[in-house]
Amino acid sequence: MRTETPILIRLEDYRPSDYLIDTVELDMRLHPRETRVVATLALRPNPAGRPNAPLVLDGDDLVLVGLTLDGTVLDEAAYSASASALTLHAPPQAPFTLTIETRIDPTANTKLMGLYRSSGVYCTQCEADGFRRITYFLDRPDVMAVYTTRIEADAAEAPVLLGNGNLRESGPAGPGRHYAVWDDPHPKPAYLFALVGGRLDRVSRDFTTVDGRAVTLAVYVEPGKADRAGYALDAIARSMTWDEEAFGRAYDLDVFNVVAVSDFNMGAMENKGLNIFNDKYVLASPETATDADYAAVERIIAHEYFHNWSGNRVTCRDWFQLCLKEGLTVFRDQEFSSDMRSRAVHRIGEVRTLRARQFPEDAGPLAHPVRPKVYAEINNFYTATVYEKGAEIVRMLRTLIGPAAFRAGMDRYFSDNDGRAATVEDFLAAFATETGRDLSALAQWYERPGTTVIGVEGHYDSSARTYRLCFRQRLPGAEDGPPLAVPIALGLVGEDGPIAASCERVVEGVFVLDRPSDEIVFTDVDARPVPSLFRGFSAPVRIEMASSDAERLTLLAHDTDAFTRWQAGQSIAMRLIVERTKAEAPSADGTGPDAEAFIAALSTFLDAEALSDPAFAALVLGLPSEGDVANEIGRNIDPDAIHSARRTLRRQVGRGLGSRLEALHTAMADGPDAAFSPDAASAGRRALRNAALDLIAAADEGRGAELAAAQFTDSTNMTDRLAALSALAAIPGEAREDALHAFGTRYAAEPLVLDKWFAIQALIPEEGTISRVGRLQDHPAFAMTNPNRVRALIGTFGMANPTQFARPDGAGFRLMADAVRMIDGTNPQLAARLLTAFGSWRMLEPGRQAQAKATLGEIVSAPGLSRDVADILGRTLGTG
Ligand code: B3K
Ligand code: ZN
Repeated sequence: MRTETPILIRLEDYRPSDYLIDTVELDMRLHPRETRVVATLALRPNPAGRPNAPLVLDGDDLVLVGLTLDGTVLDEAAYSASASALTLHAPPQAPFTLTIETRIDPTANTKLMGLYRSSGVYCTQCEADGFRRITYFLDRPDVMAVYTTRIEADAAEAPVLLGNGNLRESGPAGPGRHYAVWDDPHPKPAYLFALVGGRLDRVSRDFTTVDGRAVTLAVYVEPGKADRAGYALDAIARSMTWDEEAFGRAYDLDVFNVVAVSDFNMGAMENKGLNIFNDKYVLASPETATDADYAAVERIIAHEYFHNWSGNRVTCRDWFQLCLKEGLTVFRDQEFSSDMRSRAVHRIGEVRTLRARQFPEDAGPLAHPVRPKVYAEINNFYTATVYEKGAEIVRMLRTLIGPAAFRAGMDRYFSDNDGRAATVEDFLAAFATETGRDLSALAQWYERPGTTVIGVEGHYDSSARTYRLCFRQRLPGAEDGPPLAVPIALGLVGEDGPIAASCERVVEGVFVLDRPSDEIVFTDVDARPVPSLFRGFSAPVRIEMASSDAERLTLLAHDTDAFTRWQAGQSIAMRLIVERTKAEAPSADGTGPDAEAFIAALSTFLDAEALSDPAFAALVLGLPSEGDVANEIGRNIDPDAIHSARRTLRRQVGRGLGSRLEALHTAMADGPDAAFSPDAASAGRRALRNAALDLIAAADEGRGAELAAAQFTDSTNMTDRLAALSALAAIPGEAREDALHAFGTRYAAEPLVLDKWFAIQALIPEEGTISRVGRLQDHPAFAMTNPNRVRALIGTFGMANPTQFARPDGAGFRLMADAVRMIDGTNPQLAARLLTAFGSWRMLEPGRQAQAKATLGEIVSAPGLSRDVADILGRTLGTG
């Protein structure tokens, strides 16, 4: 049992650094095992800090080799050095220069934090606290300095040397060695430091900013993969143009470099001028990437680029303010993707992600406010709550004040805080100043964990011709807190479409609920309307309202808002699945008049709209996932019952839609000679085609297998091939194993494609999956040290295969626990992330809950757990 109490860092304890660093000169001599780092820091006491305080520089796993102060070797009594800190007991109270030499081993760095090697390429990851694994430093985001980096390496091993900022000079540096010096004129916190050294291929293009700066954009990839980097390069240019137009933000250096590496703990990192990416989010070709992959490359390229302003030029004062850069930048990337693609379709995708990831987090033991108040390990707070709910708050702000005031407030935020480390208060102040409005009820969203529930009742008075909507807000578990500002975009709908009724409290289609309860009245309403609420999902809440399927069908058929139309269909499907899940003995075919009405509505919808908006049609055809259903039910979950109820409804819908599905599957096929295009319209057709295939297979396995096998062989792109393989994977038998074998052989040399193959197998909802996943861990292409492989196989199993992860015998939990323990020794961040698969364990029925608890207890008792894993474990079990 662990005995040490974790050290908790609290927002309320924030105080400014006692010292500041103005400039940093780094001299890095790269070597696989012995990299020498000499850091020259220009320090001075911070006027806002405590006078005469000792100087405590952070370190992590460091060995001090040399130390001078203003050029003189320091007396040993003047300082103390350990692996985790370098302390000067009585530093000068005037500006001074420290020169610190450390030696590090990038090859031994399996945590992938600090300087490490990925497939022989030197690269860095410093956010949140990796810079202290390179040199001793004031490793906190409110210490911003101007950096110069000299990188020296073996010319054959690392012909490419990249740093932050602009290249000042480069040349030979003795036998077999060469060097490059990079200057970054923009002050930055240490977490944005980066360097890369390696053998890499490059694609590049020119870009001229709106203010006339000539910029070279370049993407660096593993040798031989340059032909897969073009889409990412194009996405950089589109992101730059978009940020100029949408937010008035132009780029500020002469080069913008993106480097793809194959071992990376997350998606990508926004280091100043040198973004380092997981290669999964750079490399894309029709043969290897799905439409979803292309969209993810575009989105993440944009996200990291947008950080150049929201994160880099304006950074965070401390890590509690993480949402200030992440939530805002997610909002910005969502807007970008919406402009590049279909806004309505994209919004539904965002909501699905939020509900699948953030809602369960907010309802479980890992819940925390968007701005946390306390943490033990900050790397565990890069969560759906900080990112996705953080983005929703920014979206609500825009809805509340309107787009013009929002843009003006953003301009003010950027100009008031440029070059500074800011807080959530600074962000909101820019908008309050711009609009003169009190935003304190909106600010509450940053402070309160949990998903707000909005109760709604509608009352129609036919004689007065009025319709009254009563709203009540409730935050489960925190009933006494001040109310939140909840923007509710709404309208009324009747049998013939939208109803033009008036209500003075609805401005530009939005009513703001900022009291515990409130009501609004529409006048001149001729017949009982159906309310269309939270159009565009205008607030990240759950709605409680007694609605009939007839009302939902009215919305699905006649509402003007794509989100509420989609939601109406989902709500009916959800009710049908939940009822079947709860039924003692669900009828085998699940037939019932209610499902028939739903299917009839889907048929009408497809006939009228499938051809004009295939991407939206694909979403409407998709039933809520098993995870969605579990979250809806919320307690006493039996994943097998949910699985079988959902399967029953899928089958029923597939049968009910009958020949329409085959017609769509044919109509939506890319022509045999059509060149592949990843654009949204083409991707939408493929999405609908594959949604149809899924339902055909649900209705008739034989026919589904036949069509899927043909599609698997004939497809000319990864989207269709993978969809066919997924359909086949759901049908036990030889055809499945043959297809899996063929796919695995065809892509044996393509790690990113094999990840899809690992994931598809990890998802199979059958008992044999546990041993299959075990066998795949021994596959030559699998490596416990590669985060992408681990997430594809083990992460997918834990996060997306509820029947097998939460098996009643506990074997799924144990598989995960074994992996977590194994990985914790090498890469604690990755292990901690996997462990979050247990986040919803308390929702399970008692038997499974007991198994989960026992397994978590076993992990707790393992010796030497990392802080990352211990933190997640403690909070998951409620002991941390
Ligand atoms: N800022 C990085 C995430 C860093 C995660 C550190 N554990 C990528 C991003 O969100 O843009
Ligand atoms: Zn980010």
